[in-house]
Amino acid sequence: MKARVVLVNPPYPPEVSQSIFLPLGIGYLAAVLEKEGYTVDVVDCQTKKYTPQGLEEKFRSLNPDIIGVTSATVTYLPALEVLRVAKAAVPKALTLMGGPHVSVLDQQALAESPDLDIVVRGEGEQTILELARFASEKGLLRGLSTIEGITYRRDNQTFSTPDRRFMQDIDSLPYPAHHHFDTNLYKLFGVNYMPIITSRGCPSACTFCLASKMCGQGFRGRSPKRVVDELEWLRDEFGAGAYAFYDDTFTFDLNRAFAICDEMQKRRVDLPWDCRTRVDRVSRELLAKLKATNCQLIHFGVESGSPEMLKLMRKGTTVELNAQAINWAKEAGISVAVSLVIGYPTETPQMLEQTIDFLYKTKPDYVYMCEAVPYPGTELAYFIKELGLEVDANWNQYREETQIFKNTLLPLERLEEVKKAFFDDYFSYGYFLRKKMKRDFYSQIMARAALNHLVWNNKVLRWGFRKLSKLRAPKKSMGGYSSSAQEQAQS
Ligand code: B12
Ligand code: SF4
Repeated sequence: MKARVVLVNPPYPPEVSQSIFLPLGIGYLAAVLEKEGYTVDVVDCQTKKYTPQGLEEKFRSLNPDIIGVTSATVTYLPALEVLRVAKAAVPKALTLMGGPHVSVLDQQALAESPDLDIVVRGEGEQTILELARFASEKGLLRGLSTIEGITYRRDNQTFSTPDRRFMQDIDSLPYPAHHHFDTNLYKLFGVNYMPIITSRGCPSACTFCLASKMCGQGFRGRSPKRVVDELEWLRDEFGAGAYAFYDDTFTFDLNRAFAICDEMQKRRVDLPWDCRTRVDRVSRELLAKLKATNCQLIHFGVESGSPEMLKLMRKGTTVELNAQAINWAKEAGISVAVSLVIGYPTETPQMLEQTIDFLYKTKPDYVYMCEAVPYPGTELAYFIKELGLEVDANWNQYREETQIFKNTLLPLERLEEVKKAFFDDYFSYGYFLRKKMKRDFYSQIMARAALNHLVWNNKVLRWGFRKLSKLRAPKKSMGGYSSSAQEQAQS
Protein backbone atom coordinates (compact mmCIF):
# COMPACT_ATOMS: atom_id res chain seq x y z
CA MET A 1 0.00 0.00 0.00
CA LYS A 2 1.28 3.43 -0.92
CA ALA A 3 1.86 5.65 2.08
CA ARG A 4 -0.58 8.50 2.66
CA VAL A 5 1.18 11.78 3.37
CA VAL A 6 0.05 14.94 5.13
CA LEU A 7 2.17 18.09 4.75
CA VAL A 8 1.72 20.92 7.20
CA ASN A 9 2.50 24.63 7.06
CA PRO A 10 2.72 25.58 10.76
CA PRO A 11 1.15 28.75 12.14
CA TYR A 12 3.20 31.80 13.05
CA PRO A 13 3.78 32.29 16.77
CA PRO A 14 0.74 34.09 18.22
CA GLU A 15 2.73 37.27 18.94
CA VAL A 16 3.94 37.53 15.33
CA SER A 17 2.03 39.32 12.58
CA GLN A 18 3.46 38.21 9.24
CA SER A 19 2.30 38.05 5.69
CA ILE A 20 0.90 34.78 4.50
CA PHE A 21 2.10 33.29 1.23
CA LEU A 22 1.71 30.15 -0.81
CA PRO A 23 4.45 27.91 0.59
CA LEU A 24 6.50 26.76 -2.39
CA GLY A 25 8.46 24.14 -0.47
CA ILE A 26 5.31 22.21 0.46
CA GLY A 27 3.99 22.76 -3.06
CA TYR A 28 7.03 21.05 -4.59
CA LEU A 29 7.01 18.18 -2.09
CA ALA A 30 3.30 17.50 -2.68
CA ALA A 31 3.81 17.66 -6.45
CA VAL A 32 6.63 15.10 -6.60
CA LEU A 33 4.72 12.74 -4.29
CA GLU A 34 1.54 12.99 -6.33
CA LYS A 35 3.47 12.44 -9.53
CA GLU A 36 4.58 9.10 -8.07
CA GLY A 37 1.01 8.18 -7.13
CA TYR A 38 1.00 9.01 -3.41
CA THR A 39 -2.08 10.52 -1.80
CA VAL A 40 -1.21 13.88 -0.28
CA ASP A 41 -3.17 16.25 1.92
CA VAL A 42 -1.99 19.71 2.88
CA VAL A 43 -2.90 21.47 6.10
CA ASP A 44 -2.11 25.18 6.05
CA CYS A 45 -2.33 26.49 9.59
CA GLN A 46 -1.64 30.04 8.38
CA THR A 47 -4.81 30.50 6.37
CA LYS A 48 -6.98 28.28 8.57
CA LYS A 49 -6.71 28.69 12.33
CA TYR A 50 -6.82 25.36 14.15
CA THR A 51 -7.19 24.77 17.86
CA PRO A 52 -4.99 21.85 19.08
CA GLN A 53 -8.20 19.78 19.33
CA GLY A 54 -9.24 20.76 15.80
CA LEU A 55 -5.84 19.88 14.41
CA GLU A 56 -5.81 16.57 16.26
CA GLU A 57 -9.22 15.78 14.83
CA LYS A 58 -8.01 16.71 11.34
CA PHE A 59 -4.98 14.40 11.58
CA ARG A 60 -7.09 11.60 13.00
CA SER A 61 -9.59 11.86 10.15
CA LEU A 62 -6.82 11.84 7.52
CA ASN A 63 -5.03 8.95 9.27
CA PRO A 64 -1.75 9.37 7.33
CA ASP A 65 1.37 7.23 7.39
CA ILE A 66 3.64 10.27 7.18
CA ILE A 67 3.17 13.74 8.62
CA GLY A 68 5.73 16.28 7.40
CA VAL A 69 6.01 19.82 8.72
CA THR A 70 7.97 22.67 7.18
CA SER A 71 9.59 25.37 9.29
CA ALA A 72 11.81 28.41 9.30
CA THR A 73 13.35 29.62 12.55
CA VAL A 74 10.36 31.82 13.35
CA THR A 75 7.91 28.94 12.87
CA TYR A 76 10.09 26.25 14.49
CA LEU A 77 8.40 26.24 17.93
CA PRO A 78 4.86 26.21 16.44
CA ALA A 79 6.05 23.39 14.13
CA LEU A 80 7.12 21.34 17.17
CA GLU A 81 3.66 21.90 18.64
CA VAL A 82 2.11 20.62 15.38
CA LEU A 83 4.22 17.48 15.72
CA ARG A 84 3.12 16.98 19.33
CA VAL A 85 -0.50 17.08 18.20
CA ALA A 86 0.28 14.88 15.19
CA LYS A 87 1.86 12.11 17.26
CA ALA A 88 -0.96 12.20 19.77
CA ALA A 89 -3.53 11.89 16.97
CA VAL A 90 -1.80 9.28 14.82
CA PRO A 91 0.94 7.53 16.84
CA LYS A 92 1.83 5.19 13.95
CA ALA A 93 2.67 8.09 11.59
CA LEU A 94 6.28 8.79 10.74
CA THR A 95 6.90 12.45 11.53
CA LEU A 96 9.26 14.61 9.47
CA MET A 97 10.46 18.18 9.62
CA GLY A 98 12.35 20.13 6.97
CA GLY A 99 13.25 23.73 6.11
CA PRO A 100 16.15 26.09 6.87
CA HIS A 101 16.09 25.93 10.68
CA VAL A 102 16.27 22.18 11.14
CA SER A 103 18.56 21.74 8.14
CA VAL A 104 21.15 23.33 10.44
CA LEU A 105 19.93 22.40 13.93
CA ASP A 106 18.93 18.83 13.08
CA GLN A 107 20.39 17.15 16.16
CA GLN A 108 18.98 19.80 18.46
CA ALA A 109 15.50 19.41 16.99
CA LEU A 110 15.52 15.67 17.57
CA ALA A 111 16.82 16.15 21.10
CA GLU A 112 14.12 18.73 21.83
CA SER A 113 11.16 16.84 20.43
CA PRO A 114 10.30 13.22 21.18
CA ASP A 115 7.52 13.62 18.59
CA LEU A 116 9.93 14.17 15.70
CA ASP A 117 11.22 11.04 13.98
CA ILE A 118 13.27 12.39 11.09
CA VAL A 119 14.79 15.70 10.04
CA VAL A 120 15.13 16.24 6.30
CA ARG A 121 18.08 18.50 5.57
CA GLY A 122 18.35 20.71 2.49
CA GLU A 123 16.35 20.10 -0.67
CA GLY A 124 13.58 17.66 0.09
CA GLU A 125 11.98 16.37 -3.12
CA GLN A 126 14.08 13.26 -3.63
CA THR A 127 14.39 12.58 0.09
CA ILE A 128 10.65 12.60 0.77
CA LEU A 129 10.08 10.28 -2.18
CA GLU A 130 12.56 7.81 -0.76
CA LEU A 131 11.01 8.12 2.70
CA ALA A 132 7.54 7.57 1.28
CA ARG A 133 8.80 4.50 -0.57
CA PHE A 134 10.34 3.10 2.60
CA ALA A 135 7.22 3.79 4.64
CA SER A 136 5.13 2.07 1.95
CA GLU A 137 7.24 -0.92 1.16
CA LYS A 138 9.68 -1.81 3.84
CA GLY A 139 8.05 -0.77 7.10
CA LEU A 140 8.91 2.20 9.21
CA LEU A 141 12.46 3.11 10.20
CA ARG A 142 14.09 0.25 8.29
CA GLY A 143 16.86 1.07 5.87
CA LEU A 144 16.96 4.73 6.78
CA SER A 145 20.74 4.74 6.75
CA THR A 146 20.66 4.48 2.96
CA ILE A 147 18.63 7.68 2.54
CA GLU A 148 20.82 10.73 2.07
CA GLY A 149 20.12 14.07 3.73
CA ILE A 150 18.33 12.89 6.86
CA THR A 151 18.98 12.86 10.61
CA TYR A 152 17.01 10.41 12.72
CA ARG A 153 16.85 8.83 16.12
CA ARG A 154 17.21 5.18 16.88
CA ASP A 155 17.79 3.52 20.27
CA ASN A 156 18.22 6.94 21.88
CA GLN A 157 21.00 7.88 19.51
CA THR A 158 20.89 10.23 16.54
CA PHE A 159 22.32 9.39 13.16
CA SER A 160 23.01 11.73 10.23
CA THR A 161 23.34 10.32 6.74
CA PRO A 162 25.58 12.19 4.26
CA ASP A 163 24.27 15.41 2.70
CA ARG A 164 22.29 14.93 -0.48
CA ARG A 165 23.69 16.55 -3.62
CA PHE A 166 21.58 19.39 -4.96
CA MET A 167 19.32 18.36 -7.85
CA GLN A 168 20.92 19.42 -11.08
CA ASP A 169 18.02 19.10 -13.49
CA ILE A 170 15.42 21.28 -11.82
CA ASP A 171 13.51 21.48 -15.11
CA SER A 172 12.35 17.94 -14.45
CA LEU A 173 10.47 19.00 -11.32
CA PRO A 174 6.70 19.21 -11.68
CA TYR A 175 5.01 22.54 -10.99
CA PRO A 176 4.22 23.15 -7.31
CA ALA A 177 0.92 21.56 -6.29
CA HIS A 178 -0.99 24.82 -5.81
CA HIS A 179 -4.29 22.97 -6.21
CA HIS A 180 -4.01 22.13 -2.49
CA PHE A 181 -4.44 25.77 -1.58
CA ASP A 182 -7.37 28.13 -1.89
CA THR A 183 -5.49 30.81 -3.78
CA ASN A 184 -8.19 33.38 -2.91
CA LEU A 185 -6.85 33.38 0.63
CA TYR A 186 -3.44 34.66 -0.46
CA LYS A 187 -4.69 37.56 -2.57
CA LEU A 188 -3.32 41.07 -2.13
CA PHE A 189 -5.63 43.94 -3.09
CA GLY A 190 -7.81 41.41 -4.83
CA VAL A 191 -4.92 40.32 -7.02
CA ASN A 192 -3.77 36.73 -7.22
CA TYR A 193 -0.10 37.36 -6.60
CA MET A 194 1.42 34.02 -7.56
CA PRO A 195 4.95 32.91 -6.69
CA ILE A 196 7.41 31.24 -9.04
CA ILE A 197 11.00 30.09 -8.63
CA THR A 198 12.93 29.83 -11.89
CA SER A 199 16.33 28.92 -10.45
CA ARG A 200 17.95 27.58 -7.33
CA GLY A 201 21.29 28.40 -5.77
CA CYS A 202 23.23 31.57 -5.11
CA PRO A 203 26.95 31.80 -5.85
CA SER A 204 27.39 34.55 -3.24
CA ALA A 205 27.74 33.84 0.43
CA CYS A 206 26.63 36.94 2.31
CA THR A 207 27.26 36.44 6.00
CA PHE A 208 23.64 37.00 7.13
CA CYS A 209 22.01 34.71 4.57
CA LEU A 210 21.40 30.99 4.47
CA ALA A 211 20.43 30.80 0.80
CA SER A 212 23.68 29.33 -0.46
CA LYS A 213 23.51 26.65 2.24
CA MET A 214 19.88 25.79 1.50
CA CYS A 215 20.14 25.77 -2.27
CA GLY A 216 23.90 25.58 -2.86
CA GLN A 217 26.36 27.98 -4.45
CA GLY A 218 25.94 26.50 -7.92
CA PHE A 219 23.32 28.41 -9.90
CA ARG A 220 20.77 26.03 -11.41
CA GLY A 221 18.41 27.73 -13.84
CA ARG A 222 15.29 26.33 -15.44
CA SER A 223 14.93 26.66 -19.17
CA PRO A 224 13.13 29.78 -20.44
CA LYS A 225 10.51 27.64 -22.16
CA ARG A 226 9.64 25.76 -18.99
CA VAL A 227 9.55 29.00 -16.98
CA VAL A 228 7.10 30.62 -19.35
CA ASP A 229 5.03 27.41 -19.50
CA GLU A 230 4.63 27.78 -15.74
CA LEU A 231 3.76 31.48 -16.01
CA GLU A 232 1.01 30.62 -18.50
CA TRP A 233 -0.19 27.81 -16.24
CA LEU A 234 -0.36 30.18 -13.25
CA ARG A 235 -2.34 32.66 -15.32
CA ASP A 236 -4.70 30.19 -16.98
CA GLU A 237 -5.29 27.71 -14.14
CA PHE A 238 -5.11 29.97 -11.10
CA GLY A 239 -6.04 33.37 -12.46
CA ALA A 240 -2.68 34.91 -11.60
CA GLY A 241 -2.84 38.71 -11.69
CA ALA A 242 0.84 39.32 -10.90
CA TYR A 243 3.93 37.17 -10.48
CA ALA A 244 6.51 37.16 -7.69
CA PHE A 245 9.80 35.75 -8.96
CA TYR A 246 11.26 34.44 -5.70
CA ASP A 247 14.66 33.33 -7.04
CA ASP A 248 17.58 34.31 -4.81
CA THR A 249 19.23 36.10 -7.77
CA PHE A 250 16.87 36.02 -10.73
CA THR A 251 19.29 37.69 -13.16
CA PHE A 252 22.41 35.82 -12.07
CA ASP A 253 22.72 34.47 -15.62
CA LEU A 254 22.05 37.56 -17.74
CA ASN A 255 21.63 35.59 -20.96
CA ARG A 256 19.03 33.34 -19.39
CA ALA A 257 17.15 36.39 -18.05
CA PHE A 258 17.12 37.89 -21.58
CA ALA A 259 15.92 34.59 -23.00
CA ILE A 260 13.06 34.36 -20.46
CA CYS A 261 11.98 37.88 -21.43
CA ASP A 262 12.12 36.98 -25.14
CA GLU A 263 9.93 33.97 -24.49
CA MET A 264 7.48 36.05 -22.44
CA GLN A 265 7.21 38.58 -25.26
CA LYS A 266 6.83 35.91 -27.89
CA ARG A 267 4.00 34.27 -25.98
CA ARG A 268 2.44 37.54 -24.82
CA VAL A 269 2.76 36.81 -21.14
CA ASP A 270 2.47 40.34 -19.89
CA LEU A 271 1.16 40.41 -16.33
CA PRO A 272 3.01 42.66 -13.88
CA TRP A 273 5.87 40.99 -12.07
CA ASP A 274 8.70 41.63 -9.64
CA CYS A 275 12.00 39.91 -8.94
CA ARG A 276 14.95 39.89 -6.56
CA THR A 277 18.54 40.19 -7.63
CA ARG A 278 22.02 41.54 -6.96
CA VAL A 279 23.11 45.00 -8.10
CA ASP A 280 26.11 43.52 -9.91
CA ARG A 281 23.93 41.20 -12.00
CA VAL A 282 22.05 43.82 -14.03
CA SER A 283 22.85 45.98 -17.02
CA ARG A 284 21.01 48.93 -18.58
CA GLU A 285 19.98 46.70 -21.50
CA LEU A 286 18.68 43.94 -19.27
CA LEU A 287 16.66 46.38 -17.17
CA ALA A 288 15.07 47.82 -20.31
CA LYS A 289 14.21 44.29 -21.38
CA LEU A 290 12.68 43.44 -18.00
CA LYS A 291 10.57 46.58 -18.22
CA ALA A 292 9.43 45.65 -21.73
CA THR A 293 7.93 42.46 -20.30
CA ASN A 294 6.10 44.38 -17.55
CA CYS A 295 8.55 43.93 -14.69
CA GLN A 296 7.28 46.69 -12.41
CA LEU A 297 9.41 46.25 -9.33
CA ILE A 298 12.93 45.05 -8.70
CA HIS A 299 14.33 44.26 -5.26
CA PHE A 300 18.03 44.86 -4.68
CA GLY A 301 19.95 43.63 -1.66
CA VAL A 302 21.68 46.94 -0.95
CA GLU A 303 22.31 46.12 2.71
CA SER A 304 24.29 49.21 3.73
CA GLY A 305 25.60 52.61 2.73
CA SER A 306 28.85 51.92 4.55
CA PRO A 307 31.69 50.38 2.52
CA GLU A 308 33.05 48.87 5.71
CA MET A 309 29.78 47.11 6.47
CA LEU A 310 29.44 45.81 2.90
CA LYS A 311 32.88 44.29 3.24
CA LEU A 312 32.15 42.76 6.62
CA MET A 313 28.92 41.25 5.27
CA ARG A 314 30.92 39.80 2.34
CA LYS A 315 28.38 41.29 0.00
CA GLY A 316 30.84 41.62 -2.87
CA THR A 317 29.28 44.92 -3.99
CA THR A 318 30.10 48.58 -3.45
CA VAL A 319 28.12 51.67 -2.55
CA GLU A 320 28.73 52.93 -6.10
CA LEU A 321 27.38 49.74 -7.69
CA ASN A 322 24.33 49.97 -5.46
CA ALA A 323 23.67 53.55 -6.54
CA GLN A 324 24.26 52.72 -10.20
CA ALA A 325 21.81 49.81 -10.23
CA ILE A 326 19.10 51.88 -8.54
CA ASN A 327 19.58 54.69 -11.07
CA TRP A 328 19.55 52.32 -14.02
CA ALA A 329 16.37 50.60 -12.86
CA LYS A 330 14.64 53.94 -12.31
CA GLU A 331 15.80 55.14 -15.73
CA ALA A 332 14.27 52.00 -17.21
CA GLY A 333 10.98 52.85 -15.49
CA ILE A 334 11.06 50.03 -12.96
CA SER A 335 10.28 50.79 -9.30
CA VAL A 336 13.07 49.85 -6.91
CA ALA A 337 12.78 48.29 -3.46
CA VAL A 338 15.97 48.01 -1.47
CA SER A 339 16.61 45.84 1.54
CA LEU A 340 19.04 46.85 4.22
CA VAL A 341 20.63 44.99 7.08
CA ILE A 342 20.87 47.26 10.08
CA GLY A 343 22.30 46.82 13.55
CA TYR A 344 25.03 44.51 12.25
CA PRO A 345 27.75 43.77 14.86
CA THR A 346 30.33 46.58 15.00
CA GLU A 347 28.06 48.94 13.03
CA THR A 348 28.35 52.43 14.50
CA PRO A 349 25.80 55.27 14.46
CA GLN A 350 28.00 56.95 11.82
CA MET A 351 27.79 53.92 9.54
CA LEU A 352 24.03 53.82 9.94
CA GLU A 353 23.96 57.52 9.01
CA GLN A 354 25.87 56.64 5.82
CA THR A 355 23.05 54.23 4.97
CA ILE A 356 20.40 56.86 5.61
CA ASP A 357 22.35 59.37 3.47
CA PHE A 358 22.53 56.76 0.73
CA LEU A 359 18.74 56.42 0.79
CA TYR A 360 18.24 60.17 0.55
CA LYS A 361 20.66 60.36 -2.36
CA THR A 362 19.36 57.41 -4.37
CA LYS A 363 15.65 57.67 -3.48
CA PRO A 364 14.46 54.11 -3.94
CA ASP A 365 10.71 53.57 -4.17
CA TYR A 366 10.57 51.28 -1.20
CA VAL A 367 12.85 50.44 1.72
CA TYR A 368 12.93 47.34 3.92
CA MET A 369 15.03 47.83 7.02
CA CYS A 370 15.84 44.40 8.33
CA GLU A 371 17.54 43.83 11.65
CA ALA A 372 20.66 41.71 11.39
CA VAL A 373 19.24 38.35 12.49
CA PRO A 374 21.74 35.60 13.28
CA TYR A 375 19.90 32.68 11.71
CA PRO A 376 21.51 29.40 12.74
CA GLY A 377 24.15 28.30 10.26
CA THR A 378 24.98 31.78 8.99
CA GLU A 379 28.42 33.29 9.35
CA LEU A 380 26.77 36.13 11.21
CA ALA A 381 25.65 33.69 13.92
CA TYR A 382 29.25 32.47 14.34
CA PHE A 383 30.58 36.04 14.33
CA ILE A 384 28.21 37.05 17.12
CA LYS A 385 29.24 34.04 19.15
CA GLU A 386 32.88 34.95 18.63
CA LEU A 387 32.22 38.49 19.81
CA GLY A 388 30.47 37.10 22.88
CA LEU A 389 27.34 39.20 22.29
CA GLU A 390 24.21 38.40 24.25
CA VAL A 391 21.64 36.65 22.01
CA ASP A 392 17.87 36.21 22.38
CA ALA A 393 17.17 32.49 22.78
CA ASN A 394 13.49 32.71 21.80
CA TRP A 395 13.19 31.42 18.21
CA ASN A 396 9.76 33.09 17.92
CA GLN A 397 11.57 36.42 17.74
CA TYR A 398 13.75 35.51 14.74
CA ARG A 399 12.42 37.85 12.09
CA GLU A 400 13.44 41.03 10.39
CA GLU A 401 11.65 43.34 12.79
CA THR A 402 13.32 42.17 15.98
CA GLN A 403 16.68 42.84 17.53
CA ILE A 404 18.11 39.48 18.52
CA PHE A 405 21.44 40.59 19.98
CA LYS A 406 22.80 43.72 21.54
CA ASN A 407 25.16 45.74 19.42
CA THR A 408 26.99 47.74 22.08
CA LEU A 409 28.09 50.39 19.59
CA LEU A 410 24.56 51.01 18.32
CA PRO A 411 22.02 50.71 21.14
CA LEU A 412 18.46 49.70 20.28
CA GLU A 413 17.07 53.11 21.27
CA ARG A 414 19.38 54.84 18.80
CA LEU A 415 18.56 52.37 16.06
CA GLU A 416 14.83 52.81 16.62
CA GLU A 417 15.21 56.57 16.69
CA VAL A 418 17.05 56.65 13.36
CA LYS A 419 14.61 54.22 11.76
CA LYS A 420 11.60 56.15 12.99
CA ALA A 421 12.99 59.49 11.88
CA PHE A 422 13.69 58.08 8.44
CA PHE A 423 10.28 56.47 7.90
CA ASP A 424 8.42 59.47 9.40
CA ASP A 425 10.00 61.53 6.68
CA TYR A 426 9.93 58.94 3.90
CA PHE A 427 6.33 57.77 4.31
CA SER A 428 4.90 61.26 3.88
CA TYR A 429 1.38 62.13 2.74
CA GLY A 430 2.99 63.05 -0.57
CA TYR A 431 4.50 59.56 -0.87
CA PHE A 432 1.14 57.99 -0.05
CA LEU A 433 -0.71 60.07 -2.65
CA ARG A 434 1.91 59.56 -5.35
CA LYS A 435 1.76 55.80 -4.94
CA LYS A 436 -2.01 55.69 -4.56
CA MET A 437 -2.48 57.67 -7.76
CA LYS A 438 -0.17 55.41 -9.74
CA ARG A 439 -2.83 52.73 -9.39
CA ASP A 440 -0.65 49.78 -10.38
CA PHE A 441 -0.53 46.76 -8.09
CA TYR A 442 2.89 47.33 -6.54
CA SER A 443 2.27 51.02 -5.92
CA GLN A 444 -0.92 50.08 -4.04
CA ILE A 445 1.10 47.84 -1.73
CA MET A 446 3.56 50.66 -1.11
CA ALA A 447 0.73 53.14 -0.52
CA ARG A 448 -0.77 50.76 2.04
CA ALA A 449 2.53 50.50 3.91
CA ALA A 450 2.78 54.30 3.98
CA LEU A 451 -0.82 54.61 5.16
CA ASN A 452 -0.17 52.15 7.98
CA HIS A 453 2.80 54.18 9.05
CA LEU A 454 0.91 57.46 8.88
CA VAL A 455 -2.06 56.08 10.80
CA TRP A 456 0.11 54.44 13.40
CA ASN A 457 1.95 57.66 14.04
CA ASN A 458 -1.07 59.92 14.27
CA LYS A 459 -3.36 59.52 17.28
CA VAL A 460 -6.29 61.34 15.67
CA LEU A 461 -6.03 59.39 12.44
CA ARG A 462 -5.72 56.14 14.38
CA TRP A 463 -8.84 56.94 16.39
CA GLY A 464 -10.74 57.97 13.28
CA PHE A 465 -9.60 54.94 11.36
CA ARG A 466 -10.83 52.63 14.11
CA LYS A 467 -14.15 54.41 14.41
CA LEU A 468 -14.86 54.69 10.74
CA SER A 469 -13.79 51.35 9.48
CA LYS A 470 -14.43 49.37 12.68
CA LEU A 471 -11.30 47.53 11.69
CA ARG A 472 -8.48 46.87 14.08
CA ALA A 473 -5.82 49.55 13.99
CA PRO A 474 -3.05 48.62 11.60
CA LYS A 475 0.08 47.22 13.09
CA LYS A 476 3.07 49.45 13.42
CA SER A 477 4.93 49.39 10.15
CA MET A 478 8.61 50.03 9.91
CA GLY A 479 9.17 49.38 6.31
CA GLY A 480 8.24 45.70 6.09
CA TYR A 481 7.08 45.28 2.52
CA SER A 482 4.52 42.54 2.62
CA SER A 483 1.35 43.30 4.50
CA SER A 484 0.38 41.30 7.54
CA ALA A 485 -2.16 38.52 7.43
CA GLN A 486 -4.85 40.87 8.74
CA GLU A 487 -4.12 43.51 6.15
CA GLN A 488 -4.13 40.84 3.48
CA ALA A 489 -7.55 39.76 4.66
CA GLN A 490 -8.78 43.35 4.64
CA SER A 491 -7.38 44.20 1.24
C1 B12 B 1 11.31 33.15 -1.46
C2 B12 B 1 11.60 33.30 -0.01
C3 B12 B 1 10.63 33.88 0.78
C4 B12 B 1 9.23 34.24 0.28
C5 B12 B 1 8.30 33.02 0.43
C6 B12 B 1 8.26 32.20 -0.83
C7 B12 B 1 7.26 31.10 -0.86
N1 B12 B 1 6.16 31.35 -1.50
O1 B12 B 1 7.46 30.02 -0.33
C8 B12 B 1 8.84 35.36 1.25
C9 B12 B 1 9.33 36.68 0.72
C10 B12 B 1 7.36 35.50 1.54
C11 B12 B 1 9.68 34.95 2.45
C12 B12 B 1 9.34 35.26 3.73
C13 B12 B 1 10.17 35.02 4.81
N2 B12 B 1 11.41 34.54 4.76
CO1 B12 B 1 12.22 33.83 3.18
N3 B12 B 1 13.13 33.15 1.76
C14 B12 B 1 12.85 32.89 0.51
C15 B12 B 1 13.99 32.22 -0.27
C16 B12 B 1 14.69 33.27 -1.10
C17 B12 B 1 13.56 31.03 -1.12
C18 B12 B 1 12.66 30.06 -0.39
C19 B12 B 1 12.02 29.10 -1.35
O2 B12 B 1 10.88 29.25 -1.71
N4 B12 B 1 12.76 28.11 -1.82
C20 B12 B 1 12.28 27.11 -2.72
C21 B12 B 1 11.57 26.02 -1.95
C22 B12 B 1 11.27 24.88 -2.88
O3 B12 B 1 12.47 25.60 -0.95
P1 B12 B 1 12.13 25.52 0.60
O4 B12 B 1 10.95 26.30 0.97
O5 B12 B 1 13.38 25.73 1.37
O6 B12 B 1 11.72 23.97 0.76
C23 B12 B 1 12.61 22.93 0.41
C24 B12 B 1 13.48 22.41 1.57
O7 B12 B 1 13.70 23.35 2.59
C25 B12 B 1 12.81 21.18 2.04
N5 B12 B 1 11.72 21.30 3.01
C26 B12 B 1 11.12 22.38 3.50
N6 B12 B 1 10.13 22.03 4.32
C27 B12 B 1 10.08 20.70 4.36
C28 B12 B 1 9.23 19.84 5.04
C29 B12 B 1 9.40 18.47 4.88
C30 B12 B 1 8.49 17.55 5.59
C31 B12 B 1 10.45 17.98 4.04
C32 B12 B 1 10.61 16.54 3.86
C33 B12 B 1 11.29 18.85 3.36
C34 B12 B 1 11.10 20.20 3.53
O8 B12 B 1 12.26 20.67 0.85
C35 B12 B 1 11.76 21.74 0.04
C36 B12 B 1 11.87 21.37 -1.42
O9 B12 B 1 13.21 21.20 -1.79
C37 B12 B 1 14.89 31.72 0.91
C38 B12 B 1 16.36 31.59 0.62
C39 B12 B 1 16.63 30.20 0.08
N7 B12 B 1 17.17 30.12 -1.07
O10 B12 B 1 16.31 29.22 0.72
C40 B12 B 1 14.55 32.71 2.03
C41 B12 B 1 14.56 32.22 3.47
C42 B12 B 1 13.93 30.85 3.55
N8 B12 B 1 13.67 33.19 4.17
C43 B12 B 1 14.05 33.46 5.32
C44 B12 B 1 13.30 34.26 6.22
C45 B12 B 1 14.00 34.60 7.53
C46 B12 B 1 12.03 34.68 5.94
C47 B12 B 1 11.10 35.47 6.90
C48 B12 B 1 11.07 34.95 8.33
C49 B12 B 1 11.54 36.94 6.82
C50 B12 B 1 10.90 37.85 7.86
N9 B12 B 1 9.78 38.39 7.52
O11 B12 B 1 11.45 38.05 8.90
C51 B12 B 1 9.74 35.35 6.18
C52 B12 B 1 8.82 34.25 6.72
C53 B12 B 1 9.24 32.85 6.31
C54 B12 B 1 8.40 31.67 6.69
N10 B12 B 1 7.24 31.75 7.21
O12 B12 B 1 8.86 30.58 6.48
C55 B12 B 1 15.35 32.79 5.68
C56 B12 B 1 15.10 31.62 6.64
C57 B12 B 1 16.17 31.50 7.68
C58 B12 B 1 15.67 30.75 8.85
N11 B12 B 1 16.52 29.97 9.45
O13 B12 B 1 14.55 30.90 9.24
C59 B12 B 1 15.90 32.37 4.26
C60 B12 B 1 16.73 31.08 4.25
C61 B12 B 1 16.74 33.56 3.74
C62 B12 B 1 17.82 33.98 4.71
N12 B12 B 1 17.64 35.14 5.34
O14 B12 B 1 18.78 33.32 4.94
N13 B12 B 1 10.74 34.26 2.09
S1 SF4 C 1 21.76 37.85 0.30
FE1 SF4 C 1 21.25 37.47 -1.84
S2 SF4 C 1 23.23 37.51 -2.87
FE2 SF4 C 1 23.67 37.23 -0.70
S3 SF4 C 1 23.82 35.01 -0.42
FE3 SF4 C 1 21.69 35.60 0.06
S4 SF4 C 1 20.59 35.33 -1.85
FE4 SF4 C 1 22.78 35.36 -2.38
